[in-house]
Amino acid sequence: MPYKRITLTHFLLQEQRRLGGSGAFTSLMNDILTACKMVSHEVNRGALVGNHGVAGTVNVQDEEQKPLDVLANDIFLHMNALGGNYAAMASEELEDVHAVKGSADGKYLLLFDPLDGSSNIDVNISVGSIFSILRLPEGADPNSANAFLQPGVQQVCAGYALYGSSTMLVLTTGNGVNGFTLDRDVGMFFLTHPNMTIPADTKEFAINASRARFWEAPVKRYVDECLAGKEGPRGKDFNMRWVASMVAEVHRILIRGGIFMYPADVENIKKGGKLRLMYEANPMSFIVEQAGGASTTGRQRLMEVPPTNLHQRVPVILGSKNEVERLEAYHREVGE
Ligand code: AHM
Ligand code: MG
Repeated sequence: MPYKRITLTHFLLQEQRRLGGSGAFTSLMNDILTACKMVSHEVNRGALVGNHGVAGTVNVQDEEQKPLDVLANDIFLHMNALGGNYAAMASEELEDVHAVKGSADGKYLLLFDPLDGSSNIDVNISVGSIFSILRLPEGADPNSANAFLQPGVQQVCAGYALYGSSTMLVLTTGNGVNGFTLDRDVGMFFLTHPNMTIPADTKEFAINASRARFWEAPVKRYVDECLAGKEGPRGKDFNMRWVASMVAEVHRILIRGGIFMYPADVENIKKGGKLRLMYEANPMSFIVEQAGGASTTGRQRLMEVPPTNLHQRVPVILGSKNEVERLEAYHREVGE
């Protein structure tokens, strides 16, 4: 019965009772989900209110910003400052840490990518928001990037909102992964996907194949073996997908398995990789591991990578455990 579903707010209250928390966590999560509802609304209105096209500005990564990148960033900064739970925030769209005024008691740090995959906005393909929550270390200055430079294993919560054919919010607090769907008429997220798990095996891979000429040997070997299908060493046919929206790729993997790769290649390694460690790779890795999958750089468990910079880039290989481990083994074999 649809009306017997529980809301995300009730789910958070249950978690809070289980963990014996003070309520701060429920309150800060409520701010995030309000921000996601607002961004969802703006994504939906699209070209009707001038949300398509370019903003005419570039961000810290030297990428052209879309109006929705800027708007989603402003929404996240505003909504998440209201509750006074965060000591500071950091965003893909901002070079430096964003101080939260008047929240001397804030015990948490929020990192986010307000609109990931934004090259997809104008063509009406799914985009999403990604967030990661850390504790403010004892005695740390929240307005210094150093407070944020904690490895992914220290995240207390991570999640994403997917603005797809329906809007979903998927989240983990280190106790499994749960998915909630936005009922637009009611204005609330309802639990629709409890205990999401990633099958260990898969026949589906995702990689931007236009970069094949730059790939390292282990990645080339892995993809070649998938492409060889039934007649090749894997003895089975594989399917391929590439949405160019990491949120949509991770969501597909949570629903039906798969492996997603944005690995190091001879070109992108000059910058450390393509995807950003702190607000893309780490939160997605936390979710994937909590759903029984694996996440690696190819050479190291991703959530153990020591961060040195807020906007650090990192190679990412994540998804169905047996496939991720296979590709890790291919890296070890060539000693790379
Ligand atoms: P963005 O944060 O600028 O949107 O970039 C991240 C996105 C990911 O969502 C996606 O996996 C990747 O970039 C797509 O890259 P490519 O353009 O090489 O296909
Ligand atoms: Mg991004």
